[in-house]
Amino acid sequence: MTDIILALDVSTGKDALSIAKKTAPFIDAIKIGYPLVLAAGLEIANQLSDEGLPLIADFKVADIPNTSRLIAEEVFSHGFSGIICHGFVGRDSVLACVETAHDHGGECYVVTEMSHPGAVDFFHGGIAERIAGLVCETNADGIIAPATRPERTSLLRTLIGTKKILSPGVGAQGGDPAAIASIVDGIIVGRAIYEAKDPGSAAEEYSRFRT
Ligand code: O7M
Repeated sequence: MTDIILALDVSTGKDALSIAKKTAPFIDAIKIGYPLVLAAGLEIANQLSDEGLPLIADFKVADIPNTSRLIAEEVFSHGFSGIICHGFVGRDSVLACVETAHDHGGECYVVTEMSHPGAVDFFHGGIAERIAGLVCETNADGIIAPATRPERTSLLRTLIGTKKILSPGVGAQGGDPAAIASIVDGIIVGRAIYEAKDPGSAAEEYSRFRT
């Protein structure tokens, strides 16, 4: 199964609701994070839930375990079904997010290696591989790995087995969905859909990669 996950990084609640409605038939989940939540408030999650799609909270949580747990509690009390945290903060902080997610029947995804060019400054040199190991040890549900470097994502796949991979970086960042779709469980697409003249048609185009 390869899902299409809309990264809804728009800056008004009105745009978010309108784009969610137009794209809903062609996508499998919506990811929101700081851009939209800082602009429209966390309550936007309740409004978006009317589309009936899973909502993933992308706050890339990276804090001490207690603060991470408090953030995750707030996320799951607003109807999200998943949360994303960073892995570099270490086992105890990742575990706080994983346990809170599972207590609420939700999922936790851990960032292993990012999609932008600067990611290689820190994420190479075995860090991503170590984070992948942490994902297995903490029973997290999956990882975030780059569509811009399919060879790295393939390597990370060998380390996490059947855990899920959600992959950003297609479209605006140059990643090719055809090169990544078969090795991941979800393709995260933002600007290529929400900045399109017709977001519904753009989402429909990407839905060709759904399986
Ligand atoms: O398609 P875009 O480039 O407009 O948007 C990509 C989305 O994925 C956007 O919300 C980014 O914050 C996010 N993202 C990355 O682009 N690269 C990463 O390495 C990780 C993420 C992400 O979603 O992390 C959870």
